[in-house]
Amino acid sequence: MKKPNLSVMSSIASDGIVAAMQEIRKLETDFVDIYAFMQSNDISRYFTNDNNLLEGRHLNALNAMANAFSRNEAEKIAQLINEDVKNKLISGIATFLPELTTHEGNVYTCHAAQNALCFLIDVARYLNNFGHPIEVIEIVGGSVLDGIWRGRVHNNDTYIVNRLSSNKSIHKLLKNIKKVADYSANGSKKIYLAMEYEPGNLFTIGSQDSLVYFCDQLNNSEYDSIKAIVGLNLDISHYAFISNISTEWIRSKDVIINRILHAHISDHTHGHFSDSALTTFHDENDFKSWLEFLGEIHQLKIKGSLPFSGFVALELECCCDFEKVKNSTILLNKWLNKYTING
Ligand SMILES: [Mn+2]
Repeated sequence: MKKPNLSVMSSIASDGIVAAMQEIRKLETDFVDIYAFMQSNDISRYFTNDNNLLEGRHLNALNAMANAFSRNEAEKIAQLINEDVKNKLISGIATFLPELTTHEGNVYTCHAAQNALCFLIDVARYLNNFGHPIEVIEIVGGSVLDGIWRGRVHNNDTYIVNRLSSNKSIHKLLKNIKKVADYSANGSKKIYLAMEYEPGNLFTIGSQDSLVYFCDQLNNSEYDSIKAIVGLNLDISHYAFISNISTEWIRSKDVIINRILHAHISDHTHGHFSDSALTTFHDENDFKSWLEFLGEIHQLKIKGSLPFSGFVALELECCCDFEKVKNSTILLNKWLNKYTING
């Protein structure tokens, strides 16, 4: 058994890292996972607002990060983030870039997603220089939607959506992420890319079958950088509560265990809505086997496989009630002591 460290994700506040840190600073944890980035406040805080360089495009998180990459601004932004987290340590950066699997014809958007991730790798490396233990970027791994077009059916205007099979979408994801994996593998320090299984028909890794298929494809990849850099972020609520996956099932899948790099935890019921505080829908017993699994994961991995970061991040995205964040932190600390410290 090895007790994972508890971290709290900065997405508890919808208005950015500075607002989130005001609350996280009060919590009993040394660690924070930074969400990159909340739209309005983070962008005006960290990024240069120069619309001329964006060719008229709206300055969203994707373009802001891609733009900052081309301007070499990672060090400056890492410095600002380092000042904002003050006495806490950064154990991960989480992001959501469905543009990574956009239609091939949409070259600008796909390159922007690749550059945004390369930018986050640079930020993580600079944060390492400031003493932060971050090794992982957590990414929701794309969408099976290939694009939306204006069309006509029976002389009526309509919109056409291309939806790929999950396997095709996974191949596209791997093709597009190779440039980022190369950037990580060839740089001063490896930063791992932890893709998140997000249950649902519209996500690239959206079912148990696609999860296994994705891991098989990583193992069989012809590229060393993909094999060495790309793995999984285990969001416990997505597995246990949205998909009813058991720890027995996951313990029987070495192909998954060997790829797990990092973990998230929250409570959830079926369907997609916000993350909920621990014990909103499930009791301690429902979390127990997953925490035990996390405590044992380093022993379950075969030698030479991707390393587990040792962190489980409490993810209560846009939780408006900070009292609930505080209570979940207390509860999770208690559970980690109870289920992962001995043995
Ligand atoms: Mn998550």
